[in-house]
Amino acid sequence: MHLNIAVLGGDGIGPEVVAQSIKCLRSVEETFGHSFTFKKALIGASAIKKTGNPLPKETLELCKNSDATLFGALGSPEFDDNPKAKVWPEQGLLKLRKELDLFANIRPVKVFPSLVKQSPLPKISVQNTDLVIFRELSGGIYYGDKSLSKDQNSATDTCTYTEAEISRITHLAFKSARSRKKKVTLVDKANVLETSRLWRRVVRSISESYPDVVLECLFIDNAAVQMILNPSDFDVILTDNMFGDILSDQGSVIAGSIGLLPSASVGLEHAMFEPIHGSFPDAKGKNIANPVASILSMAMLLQHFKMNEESDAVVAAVLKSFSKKIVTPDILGSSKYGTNYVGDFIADNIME
Ligand code: GGG
Repeated sequence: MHLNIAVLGGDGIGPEVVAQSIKCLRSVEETFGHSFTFKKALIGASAIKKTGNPLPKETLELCKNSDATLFGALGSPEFDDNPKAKVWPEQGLLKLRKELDLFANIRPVKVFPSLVKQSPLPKISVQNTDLVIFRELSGGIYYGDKSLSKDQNSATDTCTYTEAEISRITHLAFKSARSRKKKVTLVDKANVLETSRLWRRVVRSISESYPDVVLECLFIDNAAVQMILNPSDFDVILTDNMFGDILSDQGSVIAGSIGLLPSASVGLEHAMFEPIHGSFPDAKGKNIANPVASILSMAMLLQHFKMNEESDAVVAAVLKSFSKKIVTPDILGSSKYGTNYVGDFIADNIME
């Protein structure tokens, strides 16, 4: 198979971890006889510095004309809390998701048996955790009208959802549950928010078409507690843009490190693959960032294109790195292995 892949390293550790995924894809090419073409482009703070725009036109065009996008991370402290900033790195990512109509962000949270001890939570509660979060990605409070009053004493963010937006991700979540443990948990705040009440009505109605799948509804505050107490009780979590972002970061605590969790962002025409973690600016250039979240995101890319054997081979190589303790210091404090070494080990162990 031939694939054209857009590569957006972004900021901070983003380019370093994506470089490991490309290394692994070269290994997949060689082992399985495929051909991948990579084209790099700017996004985020690095794009603002060079062009003034967090999502330059050429970057958007490249992603639109590629089969898939591999993205690293973005964000930079010089833009955070800066009242003088006129543009932000994150605007680039939000615009890209909207332009590509990537409405579903699929975030698996799995506790790998060899890393159970890594979780700060009791082994008994985390050991069978295998859940997936379906985060709505192109609507909600991230995209509603925003304003700051003239005297700068009040600000507004609007949260809007339409039935159509809720419906399309709901179908994806229920279809996924059918091939898993057949349970969907809708996470919302329906005791307070009108948008959440709409989510409940739409999701309940759609659930009738999936009689083999159990639907439960939890308020976000309760879901946050249950996810820590009994993570293995969850199968598919369906939720909005904001709650999904927060819950998946919490999921990384269950898994043992935020450097482990991958994601796929999909729409009807495009797909992008990125770790759930951000740009971790303090680690930039230190060769300590965990490349596994990016590599597992790349494995999701392979699965997206039905290269299941190839994807399994990548995951097997990652598991081998865990069992041999070839891991970065976020996993094992005393580890002497860096980003590049772990990436090389995984790439070298991708086998048919
Ligand atoms: N790789 C994910 C990343 O870079 N995230 C940065 C970020 O600010 N994302 C916004 C969001 O998804 O909530």
